[in-house]
Amino acid sequence: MKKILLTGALGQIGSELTAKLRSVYGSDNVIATDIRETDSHVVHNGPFEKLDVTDAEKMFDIAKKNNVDTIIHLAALLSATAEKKPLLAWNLNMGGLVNALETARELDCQFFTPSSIGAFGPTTPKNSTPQDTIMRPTTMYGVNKVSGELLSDYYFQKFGVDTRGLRFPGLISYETLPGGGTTDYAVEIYYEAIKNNAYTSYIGEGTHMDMMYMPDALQAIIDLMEADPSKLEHRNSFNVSAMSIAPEDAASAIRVHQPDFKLDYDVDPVRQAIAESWPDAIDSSAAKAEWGFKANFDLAKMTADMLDKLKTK
Ligand code: VAH
Repeated sequence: MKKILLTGALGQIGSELTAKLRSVYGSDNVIATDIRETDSHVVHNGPFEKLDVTDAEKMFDIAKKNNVDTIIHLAALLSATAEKKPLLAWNLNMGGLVNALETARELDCQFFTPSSIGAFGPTTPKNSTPQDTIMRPTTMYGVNKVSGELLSDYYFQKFGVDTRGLRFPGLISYETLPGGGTTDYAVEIYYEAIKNNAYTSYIGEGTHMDMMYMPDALQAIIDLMEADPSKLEHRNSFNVSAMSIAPEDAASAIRVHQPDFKLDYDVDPVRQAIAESWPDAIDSSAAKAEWGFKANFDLAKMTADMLDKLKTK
């Protein structure tokens, strides 16, 4: 990777990945794009262009003008929003992906886009979910993610595009709030712990989902993209996870620092149903074997860092 076009650069992953890539590859080599423009380091600390990823021509023009060799496509609607607006989600998530894959094919770029544990469904094994298994998601987001994995595999097999991707768990970070996800509770709980020493979870007690701290997610993207392609049996769908937690687990970790932290529940049936259709704990052994995936943050270490960084923020 040396000249990178990034879509969705102002999102939860994009805002931190842009800064990380600019520190690794040089600010001028990371062209950040997003449909909006805000007063962010993403806009001020390197090349930025407004881009609606459903505009194929503009995406191609930005990539060609900047002579990019890598496309990192993050722009998408997340699970809860996609369930509220399924047709918009299909058009944006799949239309944007096709445009990004076509740009990568025409300009011979390496390509990354994230999949998700949302690509699994209720008939997928819930624990130690294998790398290769049943995938019958019951959400529009999940249909988008499975389709995206298959489409990225197709562009590799048919056109030789060097496509790569990760099935991300819920990502926890302190820089940019996620928007419209099912796992967002695991970010909100830390913000509310600082503000009110209390949180009301929309996900029910005992509902386990895979999670990972953002620094581990960013490193995983870079490690995968720099990996020796001859070692990759899988490409667009590596299971990666650092922990499997339920809301009460996050609360217990917070109480190590704030003993009086209070957690209660007001379950949102839509996002609870999405969460229950996903695995509890996936198996990341293929990522470890094929390109050395390693998560450095467990729940305790992540909680300490999140609370510390949010207090400063
Ligand atoms: C969501 N944060 O909740 C995203 C992610 C695994 C969850 O895909 O939709």
